[in-house]
Amino acid sequence: MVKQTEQSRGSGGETHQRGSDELLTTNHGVGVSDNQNSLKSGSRGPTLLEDFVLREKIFHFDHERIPERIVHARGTGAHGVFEATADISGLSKAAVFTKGEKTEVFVRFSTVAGGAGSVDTPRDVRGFAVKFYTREGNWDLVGNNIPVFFIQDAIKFPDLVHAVKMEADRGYPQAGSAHDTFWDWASLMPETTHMLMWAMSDRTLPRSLRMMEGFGVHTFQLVNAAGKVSFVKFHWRPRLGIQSTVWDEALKLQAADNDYHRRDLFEAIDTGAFPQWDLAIQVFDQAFADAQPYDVLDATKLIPEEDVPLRVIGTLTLNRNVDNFFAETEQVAFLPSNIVPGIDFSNDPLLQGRLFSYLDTQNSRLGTTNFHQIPVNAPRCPFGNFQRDGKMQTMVPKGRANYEPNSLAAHGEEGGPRENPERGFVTASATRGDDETGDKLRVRAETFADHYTQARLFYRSQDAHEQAHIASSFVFELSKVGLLDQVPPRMVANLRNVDEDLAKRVAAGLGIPLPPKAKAAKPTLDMPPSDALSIHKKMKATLEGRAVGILIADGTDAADLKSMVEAVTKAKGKPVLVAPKIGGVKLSDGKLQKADGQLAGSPSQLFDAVAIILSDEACAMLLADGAAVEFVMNAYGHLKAIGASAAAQPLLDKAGVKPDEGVTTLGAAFVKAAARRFYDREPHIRTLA
Ligand code: HDE
Repeated sequence: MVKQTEQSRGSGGETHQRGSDELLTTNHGVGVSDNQNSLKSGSRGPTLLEDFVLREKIFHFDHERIPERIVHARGTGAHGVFEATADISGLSKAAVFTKGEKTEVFVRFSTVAGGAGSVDTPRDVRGFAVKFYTREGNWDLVGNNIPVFFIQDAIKFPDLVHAVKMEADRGYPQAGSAHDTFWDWASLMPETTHMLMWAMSDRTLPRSLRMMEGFGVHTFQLVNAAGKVSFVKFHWRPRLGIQSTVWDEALKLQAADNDYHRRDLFEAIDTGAFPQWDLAIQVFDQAFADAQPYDVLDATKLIPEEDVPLRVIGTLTLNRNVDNFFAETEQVAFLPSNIVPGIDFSNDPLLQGRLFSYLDTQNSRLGTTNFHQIPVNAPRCPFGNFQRDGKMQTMVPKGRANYEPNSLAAHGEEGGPRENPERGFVTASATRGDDETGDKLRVRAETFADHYTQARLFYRSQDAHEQAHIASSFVFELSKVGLLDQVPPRMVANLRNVDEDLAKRVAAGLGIPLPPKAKAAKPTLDMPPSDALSIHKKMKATLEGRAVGILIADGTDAADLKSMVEAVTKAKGKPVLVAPKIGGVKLSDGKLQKADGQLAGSPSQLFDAVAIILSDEACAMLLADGAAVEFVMNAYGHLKAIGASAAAQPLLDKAGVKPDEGVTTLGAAFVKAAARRFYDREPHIRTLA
């Protein structure tokens, strides 16, 4: 009999998997003789209450779930390493930044609005949370894939989250902002405008978690050994380049694969294609901060790279999938308050609120103040103090030293650890300006009052295609606002402060008159456009990390297929063979070729480019198969390269494919085209705002 395997814990606290030759036991170590039948009175009689094996098993099962995260509930995680590659000892004394230092990390990516069981590809901000297990304690950089945030003050966070999540009475929509309450709230909150521009752009439609940027968002501080303090912003830059899908593709991805992003990440790591990001910093001082037309403590503002260039200081590599999703990804507890000597907070009022919130939420999710003892959360460096007991205490401290100061050592007893002003964390003394002293006030600093300048900067930094996507997203989302007639005009009135053309396009797309401009607290300024804010202006033409769907059927030319697979692989892409039957096809040379995916279950939205290699007969047959026509039609609609054998032309014609740069023959032309998308095609096939 093959017994179930179970994780068990050794006396040293380590966990190991019980193998099939070991005895199945209860949680208290008693061997189980029968894992198929409960204990009954007679073979058809009632189940007995004394069946402790059954009761323990069901009891434990009944409590398998813990509360999901109130935000960022859906996510996926992986282990990796961060290697510091630059000497920044002049800026920070943190060991994690010592050139050549390698630090273990755990990263969790997430969507924000949807529940744990929602899909991976809604239009949503992505969380990018990194736990560095440094030798001086854990540092958590809990960021997003967008460098700014919706609100300026933590006190508005519950309102934002309530407004964006499913509506309170009806329980929908799940995982999306395209509904009444979100836009009602957002249109009443001009400070959201800059973030809304990002949210309505393709930034919220990442092609892959491996192809998105990450940001610490807030201004933090770096502190060097001499105590000198600098301001810093953190950026993650993906080595594979930044890439997004188009909206129709993101929608269709939800249908094709709910788990698109987590599968993509898991498979990449599993096959050794380890995703990497460079960590870069923007460093500046008080004099720079004072000279800007915005406040560096305001999380709705970014610092253009043109003003403070990025400096790369290290590389993150994700190289190991989790062994157990629940134990690691679900139980990982990120805390923005986890900081190490050499890094410090700023007075950003949003960050200050977060410092409390995350500690609090972990107690409610994980049910104990001892959540730091869960392996994924525990520091890798030695740690110890006089905190004791509490629920789920798994440490067994010896001796009497549970208070400090003590003189137990004088009697040969262990006295416990001691504070140390050199090695311990010392809060950087802030420069106390007039604005940090004085009366207790519930106010928003005057320097936070401009809500439109950077929204305009973002919009004007995009290329024409990206601007059309932003305008169209506003139209899509506001068109989903049902009964609240006042909301779309109110939003468009705000947009008039960003860019008149954008406002006009959105109003026209909604079919409403252009409303009067909303009153702004401050006039919108013109900042010079920043190419770094555009995806298109810095997209890499590469097949690396991308997938090419190759449609084959009986009679496909064996040589054509072989050279296509080789060329894609050589370009570091992943060839995926799609065929009408998973068992495979008979190629022109009579050999059976197994498929990776069955046509109906492997639509082209799963791929970055497609190749159609068909014989005349197979093409004629596939003309009657909707899945084949859609395969081509959607690849074309999603602006992808299509390489086709001459015999496949009737299928391209039926799918409405018109010749352009992205429609090629097989061979080198296709591989070159497959490294990019063809946005110029879009105005011919889709009405955009
Ligand atoms: Fe979070 N946020 N947040 N947030 N956040 C949480 O903590 C919160 C904010 C972010 O993969 C929660 O463990 C407040 C900004 C990520 O586990 C909670 C405020 C940014 C994750 C919480 C913010 C983030 C969270 C829910 C306003 C980008 C997922 C569960 C002051 C810089 C981490 C949990 C993971 C998670 C509170 C604003 C990013 C409730 C009060 C700004 C990536 O504590």
